[in-house]
Amino acid sequence: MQDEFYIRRCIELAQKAIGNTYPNPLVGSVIVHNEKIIGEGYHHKAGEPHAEINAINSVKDKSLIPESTIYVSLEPCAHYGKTPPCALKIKELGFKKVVIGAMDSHDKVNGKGKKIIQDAGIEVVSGILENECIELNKRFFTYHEKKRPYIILKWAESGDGFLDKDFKPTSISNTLVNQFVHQLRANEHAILVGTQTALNDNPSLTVRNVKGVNPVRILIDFNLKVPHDFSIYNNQAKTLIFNSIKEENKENIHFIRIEKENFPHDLMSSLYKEQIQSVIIEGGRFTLQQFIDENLWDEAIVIKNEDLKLENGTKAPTLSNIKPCKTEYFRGNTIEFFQLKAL
Ligand code: AOF
Ligand code: ZN
Repeated sequence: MQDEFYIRRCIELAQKAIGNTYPNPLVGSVIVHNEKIIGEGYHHKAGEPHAEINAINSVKDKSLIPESTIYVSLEPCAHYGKTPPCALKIKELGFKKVVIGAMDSHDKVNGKGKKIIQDAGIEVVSGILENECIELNKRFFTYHEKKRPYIILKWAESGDGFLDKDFKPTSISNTLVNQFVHQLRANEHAILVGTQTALNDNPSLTVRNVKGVNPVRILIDFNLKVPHDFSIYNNQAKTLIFNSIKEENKENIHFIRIEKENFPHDLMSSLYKEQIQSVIIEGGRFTLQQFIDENLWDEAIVIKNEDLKLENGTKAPTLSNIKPCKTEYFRGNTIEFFQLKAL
């Protein structure tokens, strides 16, 4: 129980850096001596010290360290990256015990950090609040373990299950929900739409309603049908245009070749190479369906305006046999969250 309490504190600390650590994970660390916290830290930003080092530096009386336990939400690293290995620092300072939340699936760590510490004769416990620690870095873990970004499907549908009225662009959710959608976008690394959505809605795919960084925009446009004066070409964010023609890159706009065969798997491999850790698929129907058919997604967010009946138009996708894991209500709008499977 004590271990869970301190790992929970590590998670809380780690969350202070949400949105700032990419490509690194969120990590928190706590140092405990005689049931008293004597040091705390978290990883603020890639290139800066890791959580354990910040926690160690915050300890006033360093002579207590050999009698202390260090808690960390992620396995201490074993490699020289932008910073030296935390596992070596823990060994050098001779902590009494190390408690780890989740192991680090990054190729360069993956058990090696834990081994360095154990080989030094230090007691190690791992897997404390493991699910919560994995959830905290679900994008990072999916990226490293599955060699593809974490995939979130998102759409809005009417009470009677349509995406539009009579196949023409139709506003479905209210303004309050639009803010929620912009927040969702700001939380993810990239946002993707297909040709039809770009042509029909001319979206700019930015996060103008909330504070945050614009995600990388991804357009699937095999035959480059979307005109260059459409909003997605407006240079306001890094944009990847996947197509089978390939044009010259222009500033923020990058053209990447892709073939229709083996789509969307090849696309995901390509996004892995581009180091995209998460992507939100915003439509349309055809694009969403391709991911659903291949079971190639992690999470789905469906906004439903129960009061709106459209009677005719594009039918919303269905996630057969999968029940929502969470439902929220928002002034006439229901937001359902689905998960394909746990990591
Ligand atoms: C830790 N504690 O707080 C973090 C870890 O380039 P570097 O040196 O910053 O190393 C980045 C890798 O280190 C990252 O991919 C992940 O495996 C691990 N992150 N490890 O012990 C931390 N942020
Ligand atoms: Zn480290």
